[in-house]
Amino acid sequence: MSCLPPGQQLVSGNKWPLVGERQSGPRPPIWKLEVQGLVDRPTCLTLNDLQSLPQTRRSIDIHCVTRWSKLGVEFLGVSLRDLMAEIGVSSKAKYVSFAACSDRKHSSSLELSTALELETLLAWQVDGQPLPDEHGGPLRNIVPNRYFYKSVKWLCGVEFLLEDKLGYWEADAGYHNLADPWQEQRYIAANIDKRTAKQMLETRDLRSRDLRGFQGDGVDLSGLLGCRAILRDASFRRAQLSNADFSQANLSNAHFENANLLNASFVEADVEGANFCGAEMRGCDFRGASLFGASFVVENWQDLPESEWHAARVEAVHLTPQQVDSLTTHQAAYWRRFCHITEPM
Ligand SMILES: Nc1nc2c(c(=O)[nH]1)N[C@H]1C(S)=C(S)[C@@H](COP(=O)(O)O)O[C@H]1N2
Ligand SMILES: [Mo]
Repeated sequence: MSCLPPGQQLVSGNKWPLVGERQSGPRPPIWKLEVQGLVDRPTCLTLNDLQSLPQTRRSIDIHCVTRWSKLGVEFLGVSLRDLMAEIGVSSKAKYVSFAACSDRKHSSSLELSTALELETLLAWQVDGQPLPDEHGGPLRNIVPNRYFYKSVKWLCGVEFLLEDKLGYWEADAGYHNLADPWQEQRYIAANIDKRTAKQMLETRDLRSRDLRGFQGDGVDLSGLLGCRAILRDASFRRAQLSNADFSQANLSNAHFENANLLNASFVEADVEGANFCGAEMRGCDFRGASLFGASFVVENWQDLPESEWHAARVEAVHLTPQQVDSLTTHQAAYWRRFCHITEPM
């Protein structure tokens, strides 16, 4: 059985490449880990405090997004699970963010359930030695089975959150927020390189590109140029997309849950099967768009209290009666009740 995810190569010999920042920022005289957010009480832990918790030793395989892997590296530390048991974390916490004490305030985040499932570790030793400074000593988190950018060097903060807080690479540089090496979730879309990903986020220009599966959850993409882009199965949950231009784009089965789509254009776009639940959609223009199977509210909204509708705001959306007819009965009923449907022009 191969232990190398697709597109990865083994480093030669015992090498451990240095990637990203090469040293921590100015250090406090005593290293402290600040644990905050949805916790019983915010806490500062020293390395000694951490080392008095149950210790976990694990051999993990490092997979860097830049295509090198190093197998079987043994880390010693405390598991995130044991840290959480010590601190007491609210059941409302859905995300965890790890922050570095480094010049560029590096950080990365994970869904909390994923971080626990993967047995995330806060490590101070590697192969029996204290973690060297250049590799994140005295403390870094280690997330097995994710690209190594999820493993933050010089860890000094852990925050438990209700909403995701995108990390340094994930927010602006085009790195995929899920980072599963087995699915090659390297950059925001498959088959693009790092430079292209970063450039696309800087210019917010996706026009005519094939970007199926694009990962834009929570990203600020206001004013995005997406005319004719292929964005099938793309994910824009909670993204800022006001005034975005998706005219003639293919957005079938795309996710826009809780996105801000104020005044966005979907003119002649294919949004079949797309999910707009909870999105801000006032002023959106759907003229000529294909909406078959799209949803804007939970199917059984009529049986539920309004707080559970998870409804998009659809006042002043440009949509024809024919388009409404192409929706399911329950979706169509929602439009007829809450949107002033304009006659075809
Ligand atoms: N604080 C901090 N953590 C970081 C980075 C960084 O630049 N700063 N780079 C990330 C990336 S992209 C990778 S691949 C790994 C590299 O870790 P290494 O230098 O120990 O190999 O650290 C991750 N954690
Ligand atoms: Mo990386």
